[in-house]
Amino acid sequence: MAAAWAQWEHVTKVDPDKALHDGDTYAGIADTGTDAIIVGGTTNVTEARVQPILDVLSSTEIPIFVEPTYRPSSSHTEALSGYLLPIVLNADDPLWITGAHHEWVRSSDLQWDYVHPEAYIVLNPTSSVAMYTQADCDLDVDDVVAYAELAEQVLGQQIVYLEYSGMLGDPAVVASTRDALSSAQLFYGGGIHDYESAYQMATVADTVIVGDVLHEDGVVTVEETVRGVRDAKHDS
Ligand code: 1GP
Repeated sequence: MAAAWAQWEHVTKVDPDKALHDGDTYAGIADTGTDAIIVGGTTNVTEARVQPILDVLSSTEIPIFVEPTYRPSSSHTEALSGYLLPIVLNADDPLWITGAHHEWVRSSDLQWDYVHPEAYIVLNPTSSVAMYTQADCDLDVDDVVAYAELAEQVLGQQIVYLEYSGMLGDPAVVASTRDALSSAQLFYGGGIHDYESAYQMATVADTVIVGDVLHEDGVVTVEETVRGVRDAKHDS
């Protein structure tokens, strides 16, 4: 069976620690045409904040995944398609490589079919995810490519996630990373804010993820990024 994310071209990440744009609703995110919703963030992703969002999204058709930074009291809810578990390859703090994960596994009653790892490479040193994980972002393209190969060929990861959260990344680095992967899927996230940036990154990544634009500019602009991604995939 194909992986759940095999067909994802555009994903919207909802940060439970941030408000939606004025007038937007969680249910409205699915209407943008985005392929999936990931609920996740660096701070305050607690079950108390996530569960109401899942409840509101329960009637939507698209897959909903959570990047957990809390221990779920139930391992699966109706609205939830599964968990995407970030492993930050370039974290200096091992808490973000296996530490928190070990605790999560130890203390949760997990259904493994619903848990999928993501191999993150964090590349914006000023982002909160870089600061929390103490990520070494001083990487050249060869370093990034080597992390991607390590992820796929050594660690068996099916998702490699270039995380530029808050800034638009270097398309050449993204393109080289995808070239280095054989079957793993390349997620790109960071700084997508309009049609053009979405189009550009969709030409070099398999899956484009938007985050802040949802909270700052709203679903209308998310929809614009969906169009950018669709056009790029159509033209390539
Ligand atoms: C964050 O990769 C996502 O985890 C998206 O980044 O918030 O910069 O869009 P932005």
